[in-house]
Amino acid sequence: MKFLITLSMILVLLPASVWAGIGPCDFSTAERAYTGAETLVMMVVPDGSGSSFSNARMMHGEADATVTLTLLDCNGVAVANFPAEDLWLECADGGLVFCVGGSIADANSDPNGITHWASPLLAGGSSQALTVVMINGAPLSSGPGLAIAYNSPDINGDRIVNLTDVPLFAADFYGSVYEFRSDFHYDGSVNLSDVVQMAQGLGSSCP
Ligand SMILES: [Ca+2]
Ligand SMILES: [Ca+2]
Repeated sequence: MKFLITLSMILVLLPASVWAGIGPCDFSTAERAYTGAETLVMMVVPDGSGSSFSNARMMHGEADATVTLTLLDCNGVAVANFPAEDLWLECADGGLVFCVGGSIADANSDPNGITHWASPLLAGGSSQALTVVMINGAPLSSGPGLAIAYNSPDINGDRIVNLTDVPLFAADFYGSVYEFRSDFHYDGSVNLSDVVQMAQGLGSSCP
């Protein structure tokens, strides 16, 4: 009897997400539009004026980093109308920092359980770690993560692009060692095209 009471208490305390079968089963999958192996780079800005996923950069041009999530429950059935605000992107090392709701999916899941990340993120900081899709706070574990990296004129990751970021950029611009964090127009070097992006980002903050 005591066991049954304890069990029923646990069941009552379980979040709705478990009932819906989201999270622990991970029949869900996330894919990047560009299927090559190369890491794609997004320049993010806190006000959302950074690159869209379709215009992500690779070393020698652009590629489509749009993320497609197919949300399935523990029975492999599509989960429709799952709230976009409970689906977000993170980087495994925490280097990508985002505004409130700044990395959520573009829309609720559709009748086939599908949603996308195509619009620019509202974010700062930098990361070359794998991008992880979070579902209700739990990482999607059906894959290792997506090879999408981020950098931002918000170099210090305080979600504001201002004069405190400029000396960091200057140090990278004049330094002898390549710094990914300041290679906003990603091409393997910190140069004049990155200066333009730094200047354009100044004054940006979360909405
Ligand atoms: Ca900053
Ligand atoms: Ca560059």
